[in-house]
Parts: sequence; C-alpha cells; structure tokens
Amino acid sequence: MLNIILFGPPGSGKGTQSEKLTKKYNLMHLSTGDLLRSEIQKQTSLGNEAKKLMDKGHLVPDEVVIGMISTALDCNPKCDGFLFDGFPRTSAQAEALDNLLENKKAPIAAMLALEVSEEEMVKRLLKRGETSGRSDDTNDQVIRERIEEYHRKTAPVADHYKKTGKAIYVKGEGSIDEIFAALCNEIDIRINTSA
Ligand code: B4P
Repeated sequence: MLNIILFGPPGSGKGTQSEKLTKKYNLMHLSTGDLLRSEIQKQTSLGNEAKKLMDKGHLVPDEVVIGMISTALDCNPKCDGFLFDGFPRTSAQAEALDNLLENKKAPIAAMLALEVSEEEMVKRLLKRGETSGRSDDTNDQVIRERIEEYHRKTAPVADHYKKTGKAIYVKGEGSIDEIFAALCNEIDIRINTSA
C-alpha cells in the first residue's frame, strides 16, 4: 500500500496535482476540501456549519475532518493506497492520521510539500474564483486569512514529518507538467527503495 500526503498552502496546486497523481499510481484521492464542499452542496448540518468557517478562511474543527477521513479509510479497505490532499492541516490531525494508518499497518511513505510564493497563490486563487463559484476564492481578504491560518496551524505539521525524514519539498511554480514530473520522481524513489 502506498500512502502519500500532498501538502502546501492554499492555491499551491494540491488539488491540481492530486488528480494526475491518483491516476498514475492508482491511489484513492481523499481531499477534505472536496468532502466538505460535497456536504455544503447537500446542505447537511455539517456542511452548513463548515461553510460559515470556510467563508471566513478558517479551518473546520479537527474532529469533523478526522471523522470524515476515518470513514473514508473504512469504506475503502482494498485500494492500493491513499493520496491525502489538504489533510492533515493541524498537528492533531497528523497524530490522528498516524493512529488510523497504524491500524492498517500502512504508514505514510512521504509528505510532498509544494512551495509557492504568496503573491502567486493569491493570483491563482482569485483567477479560480472567476469561474469556480467558490465563495472562499473571490475575496482577497479571505484568501489572505486562509494563508495566515496556514502559517499559524498548518505549516507546523511539516515538523511532524521532518522528524521521520518523510518531508520532501518540491518547487510548486512552473508548468503543471513540470511540477507533476518532479513529484513523480520523488514518489518513484520511495517506491524503488521500498521494493
Ligand atoms: P482545499 O479544498 O484543500 O483547497 P485549497 O487549499 O484552497 O486549494 P488547492 O491547493 O487544492 O488548490 P489548487 O492549488 O489545486 O481547502 C478549502 C477549505 O476547506 C480550507 O480553507 C478549510 O476551510 C477547509 N478544509 C479543508 N481541509 C481541511 C482540514 N483538513 N482541516 C480543516 N479545514 C479544512 O488550485 C488553485 C488554482 O491554481 C487552480 O485554479 C489551478 O488551476 C491553479 N494552478 C494549479 N497549479 C498551477 C500552476 N502550476 N500554475 C498556474 N496555476 C496553477
């Protein structure tokens, strides 16, 4: 089983690269952002609560997203591996993920972190907001708050993976194909050394 985390600030290309990586390595894509937006679309009580926080650029409570990931892991017992996109985003989520994967005896192989400048992220998200209909992508202030929230709560998660040598940094600026090739190169190194 190959379990990979795609890590990075909002607009760094996690969703974009996840689509390509899951196809190439036959992984199950688990995006907490997508799972939350699906709840919002269905207008569940969880979705309605999450929307209030997401529209302000804040994170959704840990217990909500951990519960979603736990359910998704249980529902897919036979897949070749998981690509975690946008999860974990806090230290508590990282610890919960370790525990969930320990039960499966399939730890994280690598945490691939995309590095992108703040101005580039803001530019990309505002551009996506023109067509995506995502309310968190249309307001410059909300985008800046998401980036602040990333520095406050999410950036420290990298230390969790640095301790075990699993944090790998990849340049997230350039063409989508160039970045994809760099990510594949890092994954292939891990696959070949574990074979
Ligand atoms: P997410 O859905 O995870 O989304 P994101 O961080 O905004 O963007 P992502 O990084 O995937 O976007 P991408 O670069 O692919 O989170 C949304 C919200 O959900 C969070 O703010 C939070 O409130 C909540 N949430 C989610 N997970 C949570 C968790 N675990 N805990 C608590 N709360 C959680 O795309 C951006 C744009 O850039 C696209 O338009 C794309 O086309 C473009 N792009 C990508 N690569 C490019 C490149 N190389 N060059 C030019 N443009 C590029």
